[in-house]
Amino acid sequence: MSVALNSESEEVTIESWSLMDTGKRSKHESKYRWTPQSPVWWIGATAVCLVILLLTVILALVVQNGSTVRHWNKLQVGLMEYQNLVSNLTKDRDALRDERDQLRINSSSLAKDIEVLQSQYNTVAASRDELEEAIRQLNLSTADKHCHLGWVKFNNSCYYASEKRAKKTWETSRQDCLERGSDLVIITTNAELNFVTTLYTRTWIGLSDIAQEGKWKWVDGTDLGGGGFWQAGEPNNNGHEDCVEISRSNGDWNDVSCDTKIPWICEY
Ligand SMILES: [Ca+2]
Ligand SMILES: [Ca+2]
Repeated sequence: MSVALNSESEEVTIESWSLMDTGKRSKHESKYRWTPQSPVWWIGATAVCLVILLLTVILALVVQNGSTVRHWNKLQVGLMEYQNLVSNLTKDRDALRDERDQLRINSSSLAKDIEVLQSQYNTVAASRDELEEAIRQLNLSTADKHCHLGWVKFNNSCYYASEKRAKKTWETSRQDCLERGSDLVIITTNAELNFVTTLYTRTWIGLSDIAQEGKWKWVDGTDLGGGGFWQAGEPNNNGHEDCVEISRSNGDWNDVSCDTKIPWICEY
């Protein structure tokens, strides 16, 4: 067994050590004494420095680790806050989606309401237009008329009495009125009847049942209805009487043959 002790590469064995003299041993031992001149001292000092350095590094790492832990904790807190924020934003988003869906439903309902209202408005507008037209026609009909020369005005209508000696059948009398831009007189009130009888005591009026026996119609196509100013016992269709005259006797109506020739009164 041998040990290499120094740079001089002087190999000392156990056997050689025991044979070595005291001076030489002392020389060798001086190499291993704990003094700055000893290599062992340097090795130990280096080891101590390394240990200190290692401890310093470990301490630095511990300190750094503490800082890292605090940083990690902060990151954890930040992450939790972020997760809370995401959770709240998700809830808000869901709430907004619900609100949006509800608004869509409300919008659809409102659209239907608007459609119904539009339809009602159109109906009302159409009624309004009809009323306006009726008012316009009424205004036209009640506007003050200026009668032609030779015509007599009564209650905003104009009347023409045939010449004194002229006499015609009901049809030719009516033809004369039409040629004058009018028609045989239509009597709707007792006042009008009284006025007409001041023009003639016997005259054709624009009433007949030519189209259908017993169904009295005015020349404008309207039905007489249940009214009329008939003489007692008339109309009697005595021997086929389809046209109406104002009777000379009392100014009321009587049905006579349309071929009878008498004066006539036109109205427009
Ligand atoms: Ca008749
Ligand atoms: Ca009669």
